[in-house]
Amino acid sequence: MSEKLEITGGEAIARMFAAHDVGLMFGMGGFQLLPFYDAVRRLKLNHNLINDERCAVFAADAYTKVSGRPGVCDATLGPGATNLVTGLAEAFNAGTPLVALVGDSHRLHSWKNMTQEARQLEVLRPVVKDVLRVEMIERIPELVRRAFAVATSGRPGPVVLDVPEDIAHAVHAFDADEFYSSTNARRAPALRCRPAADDLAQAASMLAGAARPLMLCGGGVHISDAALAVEAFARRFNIPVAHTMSGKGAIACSDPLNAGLFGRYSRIANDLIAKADCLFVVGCKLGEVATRRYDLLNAGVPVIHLDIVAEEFDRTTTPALRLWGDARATLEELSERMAAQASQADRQAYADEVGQAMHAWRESVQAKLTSSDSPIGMARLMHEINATLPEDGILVADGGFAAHWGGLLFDTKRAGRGFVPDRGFASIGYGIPGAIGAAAAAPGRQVVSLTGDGGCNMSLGELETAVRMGLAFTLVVVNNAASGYIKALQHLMYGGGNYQSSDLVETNYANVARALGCNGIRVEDPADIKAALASAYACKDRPTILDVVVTRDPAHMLPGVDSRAAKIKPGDRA
Ligand SMILES: Cc1ncc(C[n+]2csc(CCOP(=O)(O)OP(=O)(O)O)c2C)c(N)n1
Ligand SMILES: [Mg+2]
Repeated sequence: MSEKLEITGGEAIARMFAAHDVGLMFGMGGFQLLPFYDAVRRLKLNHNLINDERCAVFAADAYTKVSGRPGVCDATLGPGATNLVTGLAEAFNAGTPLVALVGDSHRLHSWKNMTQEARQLEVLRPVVKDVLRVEMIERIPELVRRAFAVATSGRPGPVVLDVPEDIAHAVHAFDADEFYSSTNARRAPALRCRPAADDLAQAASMLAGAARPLMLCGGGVHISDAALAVEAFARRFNIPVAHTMSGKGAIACSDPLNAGLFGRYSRIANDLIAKADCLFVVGCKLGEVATRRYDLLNAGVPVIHLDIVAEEFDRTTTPALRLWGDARATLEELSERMAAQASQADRQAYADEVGQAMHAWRESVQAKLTSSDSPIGMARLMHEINATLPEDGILVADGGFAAHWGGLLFDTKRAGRGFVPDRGFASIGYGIPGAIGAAAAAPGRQVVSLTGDGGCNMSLGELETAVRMGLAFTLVVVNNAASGYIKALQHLMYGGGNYQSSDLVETNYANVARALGCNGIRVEDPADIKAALASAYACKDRPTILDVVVTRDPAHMLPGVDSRAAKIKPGDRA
């Protein structure tokens, strides 16, 4: 008989979180979860008040992407629960393992117009892997273990743990030895699986025989922690690597085999796809942006699709071969099988061509990268970030232009998740909470977050959270006084001057930042960006907001293409 612990349901949950070695937690309290909060205090767990529950999920999402530990956030019943929706949808689509603890009404009074009451589980259900409702206090250890098991297995994702008030506040005598976790649910992927042997053999022979194979890597590479395996595979067989926004860092952007972003925006990768004779898709759902609205992949070129979720096969593209497995485990095994192939196509000239094409692309955009235009061009801003961010630096990117420009132009200097965008749901408002999560997960590493002024406005209150937590990061506000992406699309579709509800008021975010206790620097001259970044990086006790005044001309906002030349049909997106 083990020792008995007479504790509240809330404390049992806190103890189970501790047993899962959770790191930072983000949330906002309410009456229902007070026993959990009190236990967090007594057990000295690291919990942080957030000002908007959506941002709690965003912060937990970035924390997880950077630390590798499943994220934890919490919300009270009703508005707290419904505020989680956007964040949970991001984590669900991006495959981020999270546990969201949600308070619910006292079951003695449910559906009697309890304050804040709503059919919250029906609202949350479609945006999570599973909803686990605790109906018996003695099942808390089992159900928390289940929550982490579901969150970390297969394609990881968020799980809601719904706890009625009476369960959180009740006391039960638990056996002390019930408070354990299974080690593999403390990290994702919990388990790794490999495709069938015949399929691996066929993949090895297809790739070994290909003269111009190309790897197309998505965020699944990072979920599987497979970047080093991608790098090793690419180098061993001279196969270049292109990536989505979420897949950036599948191989270092500075690697000679890196072909850059493919899809809606591309440096050289879309051209390489057009000339490839075998496409190896790794951990990528081949969605709208990756496939340039489903017209990018030439139907005549065989596709090998490797994914952990079998349902993703054939959703948008019919592959010649389906490899159902974990990216890292599969690449490691495939590498051995490839090496054993009798004949291997000579790909040296092809690999050299990729390096040369990337070099030529850099030359072709050099004028934009170094432009002294004022207001500042986005390419110049990205160039300065590339030049100053250290090898282990992290760039968080908000939805909209921050992700587009960051995805296209940011250069990671080593393999791994150095770029943290929110491409699961592409909401704006991720920049500040994303920076909080990333900075909290990576003390000592330089974290820069790129956000639009619109995205910044959406989550501005979380600067208070960052100051309270004593976090240091650099928030670059791309200040175009507009919902810029929308304005640029209106410009393309309806002509110059025909804008509606896409202008924002001119705001000095450096002043706003200082009023909130942050360091604030406004940059209007491109020659000042470098020094501003250096002083932001040197500030170690609070966030620095760099308010960068960028172009206000909607004809010049879109990356990669001259927007006036783009042919847009009604209903299309650039
Ligand atoms: C929550 C949410 N609402 C609307 C959108 C559509 N949207 C995409 S980009 C964008 C413009 C956002 O403006 P800002 O953050 O200033 O970025 P900019 O494009 O100006 O750089 C909008 C509204 C979105 N992605 N998410
Ligand atoms: Mg803007």
